[in-house]
Amino acid sequence: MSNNLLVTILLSVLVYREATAATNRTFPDYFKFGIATASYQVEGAWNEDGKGENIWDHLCHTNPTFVDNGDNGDIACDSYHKYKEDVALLKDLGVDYYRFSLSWSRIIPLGLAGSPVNQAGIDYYKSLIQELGDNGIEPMVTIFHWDLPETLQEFGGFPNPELEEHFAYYARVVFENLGDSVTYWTTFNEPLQTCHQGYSTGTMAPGYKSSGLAEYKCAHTLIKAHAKAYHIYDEEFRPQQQGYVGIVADTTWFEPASDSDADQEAAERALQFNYGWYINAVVNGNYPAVMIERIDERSKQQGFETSRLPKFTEEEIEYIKGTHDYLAINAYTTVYAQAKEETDPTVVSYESDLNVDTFIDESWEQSASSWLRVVPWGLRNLLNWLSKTYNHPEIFVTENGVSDLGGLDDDRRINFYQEYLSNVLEAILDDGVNVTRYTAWSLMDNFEWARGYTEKFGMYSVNFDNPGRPRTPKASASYYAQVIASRCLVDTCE
Ligand code: GBH
Repeated sequence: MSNNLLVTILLSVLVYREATAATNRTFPDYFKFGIATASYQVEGAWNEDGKGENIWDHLCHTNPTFVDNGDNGDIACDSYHKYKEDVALLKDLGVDYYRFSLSWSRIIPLGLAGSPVNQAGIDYYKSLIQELGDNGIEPMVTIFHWDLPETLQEFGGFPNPELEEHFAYYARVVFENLGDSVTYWTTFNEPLQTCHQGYSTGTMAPGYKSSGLAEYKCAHTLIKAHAKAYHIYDEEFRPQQQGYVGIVADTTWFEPASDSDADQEAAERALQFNYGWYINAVVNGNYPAVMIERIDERSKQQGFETSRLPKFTEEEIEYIKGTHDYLAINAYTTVYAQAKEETDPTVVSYESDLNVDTFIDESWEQSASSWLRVVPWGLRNLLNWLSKTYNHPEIFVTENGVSDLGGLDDDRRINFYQEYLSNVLEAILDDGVNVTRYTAWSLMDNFEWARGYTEKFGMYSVNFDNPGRPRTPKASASYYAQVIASRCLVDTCE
């Protein structure tokens, strides 16, 4: 037998063991378990009780080939009408908190600063929060999870700096109306997806392809809008409401393809271009140095008078720095990152600004989502990277989950949660990473953006053919309930 083959076999045995052995230790007392959804993905009632149109309504209605099967979120899981049932499911799971988002155009139909507030929209969220409270479940509220009012898109959306004022107005309205019963706020969910998928790859609404250009302007405004909302909370609401405000960013874990300096740097650069783009800003006040250097330099080579990456003024840096009360991560998967030759310097794109090759190990389990391979150890590495990079903060895992094509006996989902949670626990107990919350995605099957209703992430199945949208627990719902009740991942706990 060749040495290479021997090594491969030994490695696969090790990887296999690592992938299947869940720890029998227990989660600390302070650790909280939750589960998440987002407004457009579950609410439906797209034009009821005064709700305005948003960019996903608009995209689905005007460009039905964008989403698989021409599906849309007009009804989705009908949570607008069925929120009491949703809360009953949450109660069955025994979660400490429910992470959900507000629909901006349900609350402010036109989205514009100074434009009318829709009382029915406010009332819906008050009722949901009340119902959660009555059942002992804490609300964790995301102010924006991708459903921008269409009117604001007509004004240019996020790349237009005015968006900051519109968002500030919206944030003040929600703090004012809902803040008495909310302790944890998130301004934006996954700004990377809003700006990169929305304005660069064009795979999310509004679907523009302006790589290396509009996406940087989008992020610039979004970060300033986040900071403004944070300061509004800090100055006008925190004294009475005593809550916490943060921003939720996501990244794939980029594992260096080798221990060469070049591959290590490539992986670090990819993390900075994905997660650091937003989080270095709210932590340290500016974009990661590697983004500034590379984009400034390439812009110059390309003959731009100023960098394609906009600049924060000194005042803005001071204003943005430290605008987060917790660090959050949405994490699903892993790729290998490898150094590559510098591409043609004339190419204007995010990908060539970043300049990293990625690949996967074909043996990693494939979920129903093309982008999502099951790589539990990647989450542990990512949590360690976050802790080290941002000076050992408190960390919330705000999304983690896996897709399949349906069915109630979702053993693969159970394995996913068992193995990923095992890595979270090892990060806490063995590596000293201060993770205090874990949020599963998602409570129920829902509108999975461009994939419509085909890819299912829920612990409850929803029958989308039945107008009543009945929910049925999957096996993973009982597993998660058991984990929460026992604070342990296996049957025989320590
Ligand atoms: C989360 O994003 C979202 O917050 C949530 O709304 C969503 O339902 C959940 O994931 C599951 O997808 O198809 O190749 O263009 C996770 C990060 C980044 C995953 C963009 C999907 C699209 C890759 N997402 N990615 S591709």
